[in-house]
Amino acid sequence: MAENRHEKLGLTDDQVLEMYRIMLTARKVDERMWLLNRAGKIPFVISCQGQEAAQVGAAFALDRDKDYVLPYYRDMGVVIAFGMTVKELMLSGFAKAEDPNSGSRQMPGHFGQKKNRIVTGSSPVTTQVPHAVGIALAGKMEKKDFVSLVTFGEGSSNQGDFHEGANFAGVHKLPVIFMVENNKYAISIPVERQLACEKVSDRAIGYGMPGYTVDGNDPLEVFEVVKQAAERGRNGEGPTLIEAVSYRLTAHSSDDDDRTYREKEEVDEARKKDSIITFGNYLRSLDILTEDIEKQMNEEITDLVNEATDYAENAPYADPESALKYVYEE
Ligand SMILES: Cc1ncc(C[n+]2csc(CCOP(=O)(O)OP(=O)(O)O)c2C)c(N)n1
Ligand SMILES: [Mg+2]
Repeated sequence: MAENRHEKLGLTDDQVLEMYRIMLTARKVDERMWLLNRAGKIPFVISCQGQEAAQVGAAFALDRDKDYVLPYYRDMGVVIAFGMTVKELMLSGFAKAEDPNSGSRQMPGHFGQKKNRIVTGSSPVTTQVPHAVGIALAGKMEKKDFVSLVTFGEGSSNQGDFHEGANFAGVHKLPVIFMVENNKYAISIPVERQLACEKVSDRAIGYGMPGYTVDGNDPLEVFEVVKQAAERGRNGEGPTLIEAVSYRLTAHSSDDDDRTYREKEEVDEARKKDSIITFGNYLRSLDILTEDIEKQMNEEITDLVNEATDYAENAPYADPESALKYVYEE
């Protein structure tokens, strides 16, 4: 039997099984969305595939009844862990009126849900970073003990918004966690052509905060480091920069053809480290993910995805008259 790593982190067998269930749910929703897109039924997909472990590991390290998340477009794992349902995700994919994210005014992947403290963002990448810093500042001023987690790609860590936000958070010791999901590409640009430093986490020193690079395919490694970062934040010790390294297993989006800039062999190699496989194997080796549990879990998730697809496909679009709602004061 393999070494039990999660127990040492204070995680029960049920909790790690739940982590896996959410990772798998995100994967299956994403896979369905690609099918729907290729069938001409939904306009756009931007995938979580390859990043689910980092997303779910980070979410589980937070207080999901109190903390705020400012996710980016790939963070299906984060938002499911924070309470968004498969049905709600599908309503956004089909751009239907009932989509809680924005009533489908924004593209899919622009997550926002007030009741679950998922803060909506804009399409220009990295604009969520100063927002997360502002939320952390508000929490500190009001003497509340929540933290904010903001995620973004490694390419986005080159935007001014990151550097300004990180500097401000460092100076004012704000309870914010910056998590870079390094998936090795920014659309067609490989990471070697994005950064002159070795690791994104090297940048932390410039802003007076600790920086860590962890295996983004391992939800337990991400959980551990985010948990420590949340404790630092709550103790008034300030922000943390975390780089979770994985790989983008799909094209950038449903409008991108990645065959034009990377080799299939590279993607195949990365697939061997896919967390759905490796974390699944970890749970199987400890007899936590038994054959029966796995079969049942697969069936339950497939049913959820099927029901959500049918519901969202048949749901009404927004009335054209509502287009300007929330734009002008009424
Ligand atoms: C300010 C800004 N510039 C460019 C774009 C177009 N764009 C959308 S996603 C993306 C790549 C971002 O790469 P990365 O931050 O690594 O995230 P990933 O998509 O790899 O997860 C770009 C250039 C944008 N949305 N906003
Ligand atoms: Mg990237």
